[in-house]
Amino acid sequence: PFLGNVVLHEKFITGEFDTSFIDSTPELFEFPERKDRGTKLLNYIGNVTLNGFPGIEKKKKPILVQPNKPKITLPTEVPNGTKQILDECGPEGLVEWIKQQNEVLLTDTTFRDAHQSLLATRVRSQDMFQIADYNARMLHNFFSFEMWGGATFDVSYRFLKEDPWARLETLRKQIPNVLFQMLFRGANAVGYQNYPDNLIREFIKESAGSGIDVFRIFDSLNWIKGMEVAIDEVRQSGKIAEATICYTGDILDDSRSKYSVQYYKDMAKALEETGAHILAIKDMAGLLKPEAAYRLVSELKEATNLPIHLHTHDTSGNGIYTYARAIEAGVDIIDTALGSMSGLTSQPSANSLYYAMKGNKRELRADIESLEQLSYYWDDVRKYYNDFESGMNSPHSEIYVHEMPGGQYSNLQQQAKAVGLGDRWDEVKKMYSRVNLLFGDIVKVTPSSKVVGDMALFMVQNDLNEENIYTRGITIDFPDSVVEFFQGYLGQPHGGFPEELQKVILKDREAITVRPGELLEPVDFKELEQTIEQKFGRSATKQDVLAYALYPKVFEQYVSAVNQFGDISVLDTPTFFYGLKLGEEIEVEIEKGKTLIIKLIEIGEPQHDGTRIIYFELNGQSRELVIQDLT
Ligand code: 3PY
Ligand code: ZN
Repeated sequence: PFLGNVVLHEKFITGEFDTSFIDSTPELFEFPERKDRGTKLLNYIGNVTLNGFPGIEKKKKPILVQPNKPKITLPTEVPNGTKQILDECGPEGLVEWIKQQNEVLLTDTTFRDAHQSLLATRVRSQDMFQIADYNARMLHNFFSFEMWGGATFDVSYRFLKEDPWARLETLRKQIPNVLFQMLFRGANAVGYQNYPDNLIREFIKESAGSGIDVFRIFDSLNWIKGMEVAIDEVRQSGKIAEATICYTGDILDDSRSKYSVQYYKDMAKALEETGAHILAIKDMAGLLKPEAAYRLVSELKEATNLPIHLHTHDTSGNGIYTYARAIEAGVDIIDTALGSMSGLTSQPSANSLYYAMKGNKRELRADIESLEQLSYYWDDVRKYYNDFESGMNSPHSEIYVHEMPGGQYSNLQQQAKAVGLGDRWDEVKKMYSRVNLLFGDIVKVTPSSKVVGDMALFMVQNDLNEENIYTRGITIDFPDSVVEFFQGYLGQPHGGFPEELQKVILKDREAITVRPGELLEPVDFKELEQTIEQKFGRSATKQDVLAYALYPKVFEQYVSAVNQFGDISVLDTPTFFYGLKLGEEIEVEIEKGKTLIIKLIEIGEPQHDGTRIIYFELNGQSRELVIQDLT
């Protein structure tokens, strides 16, 4: 690439230019911006080299291998898949097609729930972009890829400092053939609180336009009203509304009659009436035992005319058995992850299930060699994220007691450590199940699961038990999330709130019983756009406005990181987390066909103002940066 200024351009030096020179040589105008981008990247690399990355233990950059990509020559043609069926036949046509399939269909969760549940949601877009072309060709007969939504949206801005919309749009280009699926928390969108209806609608419209086909819509209390707006908007966008039952309790246990088969059947029928194209059973904690799966799927198949999509977590180690029984009962689609990203708090392994189903009349529609090769890639990539592993290394049958969702386990553990309860983790888990009963046995999934977690931490920390919550509660300031939950701001739980407890927690605050969206002021998108432009000095896209409306603080911090460091999503993951070693050289493709070569030469001694000079080479030219040493 040309990096000099006009007088250094070879056409200028050789006198080979005429009046069209400026017009025909656009790269002349790229110089300042590229230089700026280079400096910003050096600034990031200098900072992370010196000060480390939050959540990553500061240590010498480990020797990490280049991930093994599948050893195949990629065919240029991408085979057609389910995306073409949706685009050509519409949602109803796709639903008919699902019903005609004999084999069980697969959703791969590696890009979303698998890493949300194993690696604290930290997997970066880069690591997906590197393998997505292979996915399109090697997993072309999958039903869908769950690759967006849930916690990935805010974590992307919050911790990875990358734009989740760019992830979606780039992957869409790379994978034009398989349906893209996202997890959508109903009235909570991809956040932790109810939002105004017009924000829910605009978010869905924009996501559909940017590449999402299947919206798995759930409500954290299984409250149908909390899903209605989203289901309606997805239908209007011409996409698939996969309305969801969150599974809790145990239908095999008569002493837990609150969540009986009848409860789930009634809910399924209500969702069918509300406009669901597909019914999802979301077993977010992995509580659905094999016989319960057989029974539930059989009964829901009878109760509705909808295809059924089952999601579970393998925390107990019983996931494959649960799927096998669900498949026998006629489940249409199941969620799995690639071998090396599966198991424990993640989904069951597609690779293992492939073998488990061999010889069965509904065996998987997958190529095992492809599953294995893609699994090798993720085996290598997973090592990058070692510091975010939960430390769980064997199946946990106690999940059936504490009922904590797969994606919450490692998070709550981190929260417990942060408030000094790291060595009382066992107590926190036990308290989690006690709080659930105290609250009247509620559905626990984001964000209701967070309320239970916050309360459990609060009670352990303050040595409280069920009894003194009632006797001393009137003098206690409960966590905000708990108060808001009892005010009805997350919606209404099945069977209502325990009244006496509600009084103790709310004191003189009012509770609502209507849908929070009915009371929330609509978002003024025009005004937000102007606010962003004034506040951050950059023009705002619709996507920026939506992100800002959902989480103003997080978005603000993201913009300030981008102003300081530029687009750091282009860095490879080891450099992103650890920076560079002395003498190490990397190539960074800042955009297609434009590569920077960066080498770390020397780290200077600390100066009295607490800074150090870091010496780099950028495309062979010496560069020095002053970086604050915060260690
Ligand atoms: C989410 O809402 O992020 C979940 O994964 C819930 O299970
Ligand atoms: Zn899940």
